[in-house]
Amino acid sequence: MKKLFLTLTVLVISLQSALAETVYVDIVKFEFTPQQITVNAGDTVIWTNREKRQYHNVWFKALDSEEPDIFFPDETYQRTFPEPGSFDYECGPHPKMTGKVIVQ
Ligand SMILES: [Cu+2]
Repeated sequence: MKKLFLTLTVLVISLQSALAETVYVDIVKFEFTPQQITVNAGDTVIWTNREKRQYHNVWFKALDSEEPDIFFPDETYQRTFPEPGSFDYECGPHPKMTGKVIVQ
């Protein structure tokens, strides 16, 4: 019985990770595009800097007390969202650039 439980647990965990998706956000012309996304718990979001020259970062102030590193054109930043919630972020160097990730 214990063995069956373990097998089922492993199965559920591997199903969850197999179902986890990657969602993409582009950064172009000082905007996060799309500005708001809805993902499922466990999904990973990848931001790609599509500017020609401008650097940016992705700062979830409620989650990270320290500002993350900036990243340059064609570089990416990624984050996995294990818990449901509504998460606002902005670009540290350009606080008018804002975005939101809703995790359901
Ligand atoms: Cu920026």
